[in-house]
Amino acid sequence: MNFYVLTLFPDMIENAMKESIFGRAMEKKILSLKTVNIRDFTNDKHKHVDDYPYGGGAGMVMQAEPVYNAYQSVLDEITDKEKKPRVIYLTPQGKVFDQKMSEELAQEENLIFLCGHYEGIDERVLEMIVTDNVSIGDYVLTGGELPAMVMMDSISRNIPGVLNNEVSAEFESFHDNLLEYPQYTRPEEFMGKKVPDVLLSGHHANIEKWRREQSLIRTYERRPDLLENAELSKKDIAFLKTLC
Ligand code: 4GX
Repeated sequence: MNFYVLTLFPDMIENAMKESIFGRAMEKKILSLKTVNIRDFTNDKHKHVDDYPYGGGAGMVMQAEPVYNAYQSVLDEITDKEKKPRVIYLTPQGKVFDQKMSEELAQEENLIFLCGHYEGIDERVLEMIVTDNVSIGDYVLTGGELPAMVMMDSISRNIPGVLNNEVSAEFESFHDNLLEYPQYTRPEEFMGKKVPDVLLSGHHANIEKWRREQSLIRTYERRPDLLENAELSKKDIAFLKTLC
């Protein structure tokens, strides 16, 4: 999979994404990341990429031309010109990103992220190039870079080979709309607090039962809204009833 990011702050993206799991996946050539500096595509003699809003009002608006030219430079580079890549615009006005969307986007060959700043981008170029308006949540940020990175991080871990553990992505939080059970590692006792006995018992059936119950307790206490869409067995439902 190839990620492209159209941004005024390419270093911010590159420096963050070269670290950790995403960085290793790039080294392994499982995925690639190319940032495109929108400022490189302005024809303005002072390299301006923004201007005052028509109709007045506070702040500045990113101009259409450099954004369009930056986008076109990515299209020119993509060999498979039959299929136009999806272009994701990060905006609080978008559909809220979740695990399902992450898994769907992980199926794409190429993804282009468009990061706005100031008061946003001239609507005309958005109408021409954007296929998906996406928000990472109901709060206001200063730009689209962090949301783009959040999305790439999440999408990458759905791509085969990115995680060390082949099966782990499948079993994690949100896969079946239940939160993860708690984890423990050595030592057995830390500041007087012991690891739950069942985890030291070696009794795999009991461990599975305990973990399932912990997941149910956590979801009930912390994210009860998720339970509506969880796949619950008769046993799960009976256990949940003991919590009310
Ligand atoms: N999830 N932002 C985009 C620029 C902007 C301003 C006005 C459209 C209209 C955000 C979020 C987010 C801040 C990114 C404003 N775009 N993006 N930026 N939450 O808050 O995705």
